[in-house]
Amino acid sequence: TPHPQRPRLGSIALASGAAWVLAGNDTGTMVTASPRLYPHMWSWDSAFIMVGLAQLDVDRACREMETLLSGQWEDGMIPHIVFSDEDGYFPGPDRWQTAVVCEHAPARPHTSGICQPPVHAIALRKIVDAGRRRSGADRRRAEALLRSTWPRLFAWQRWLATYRDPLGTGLIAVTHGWESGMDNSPRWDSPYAAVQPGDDLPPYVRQDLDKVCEADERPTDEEYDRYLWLIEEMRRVGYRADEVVRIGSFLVGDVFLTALFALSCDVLADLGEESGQDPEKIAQLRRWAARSRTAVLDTRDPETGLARDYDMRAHKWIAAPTIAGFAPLLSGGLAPQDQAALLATLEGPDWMGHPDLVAATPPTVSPSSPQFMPKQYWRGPQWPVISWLFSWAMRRNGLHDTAARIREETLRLVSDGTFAEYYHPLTGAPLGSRSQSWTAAVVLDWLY
Ligand code: 9YW
Repeated sequence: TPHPQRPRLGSIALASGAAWVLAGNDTGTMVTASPRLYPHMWSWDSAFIMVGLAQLDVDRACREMETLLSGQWEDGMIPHIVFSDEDGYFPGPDRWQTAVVCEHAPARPHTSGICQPPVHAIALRKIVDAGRRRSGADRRRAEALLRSTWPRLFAWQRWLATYRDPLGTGLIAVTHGWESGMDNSPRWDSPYAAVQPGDDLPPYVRQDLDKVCEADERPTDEEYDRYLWLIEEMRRVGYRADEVVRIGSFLVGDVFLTALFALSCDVLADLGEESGQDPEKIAQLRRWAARSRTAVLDTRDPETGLARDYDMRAHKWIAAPTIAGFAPLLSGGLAPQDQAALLATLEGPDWMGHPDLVAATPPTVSPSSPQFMPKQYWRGPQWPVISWLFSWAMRRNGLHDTAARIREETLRLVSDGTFAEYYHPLTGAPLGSRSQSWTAAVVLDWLY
């Protein structure tokens, strides 16, 4: 049964609502990922939030980037969480203990010890473009941010290329499902099945379940034990980047993150050319981009054409019917006939074109698959932020029609005005947190 539809908002009301959500989640120095469930700054959320802020207030967008980078580690890693002073999220700084056990981590702000997908160059691109569209102070502020930030984002891309390419092919690895941003995607089921939490896993209490959504929209306790065990392994080796890759129970070449890495290397190289950065560094970014773009193409399943993750511990491909399979549409480089075929799959009846979808925008798992769970987090729901990312990258890659369709359909989905974290594909019901910042941010970008 379809969700009882709330009144649908028009563009002006929707844009005002989105600006209101960002203002409401703003502590002054950071826009938290959501009001209650996630009262801190998440790395990739913050990049999308900057994209939205850039449309409203260039200076505020610049400050968001500066807050994020105040948490950057000395070796270049941008941590997946920069903590605010709020309590109410587990695992918090006491559990991570990054500054206690790792010399690269800043003493303040508190940060987590893993990373998230590199989409920050896209945010810088958006801020610079917004600044240049306006005159005077905004343009100067954005150009100054470009100069101060470019070397920091270069160091972040270099960290990934240095520590997270253990096979040397350009396929970038994650050491925890959280690093992928798609925490409990079926992509990670088999690598997680091999993670055995030790008897000495220190006890803990989850805090997400008494927040804003139903338990069946969140990961299970068994999943959480494994999430926490991996952090424990890392803490014990002082979060040393090379050690974590050497000893961790989870090491998977993440095809979606790899595509974003390639895309971001290119976006950052463009920005470097525009601002007169070191030509050798720019050339290095282009080489990383080319290598990882090829690595993404090389993961494709010969039968389906979908890109796959690679379990580097078990030495096997992971074939899960998820949105990550479309990673080549983000990083590009497909032969014309392969690109047409992959687009046809995306728009076809197993994905966006599935007849039961309320909005023709990509679900996180194919509704035709037995693994599809329409309410469960990364196991089926539609995430507006993921739709935005595909739409943005597709436009960049010249795929204008699909990009426009995804934009239009996602806007229809979110015009209920709840700015939910994710949506039920078969009913359009809002799920997870409401007033989720990145949902509001991408809506703003689309409407401006
Ligand atoms: C958690 C903040 C984060 C996102 C992730 C998403 C979720 C945190 O929320 O993870 O505790 O479950 O999976 O991608 O950055 O919005």
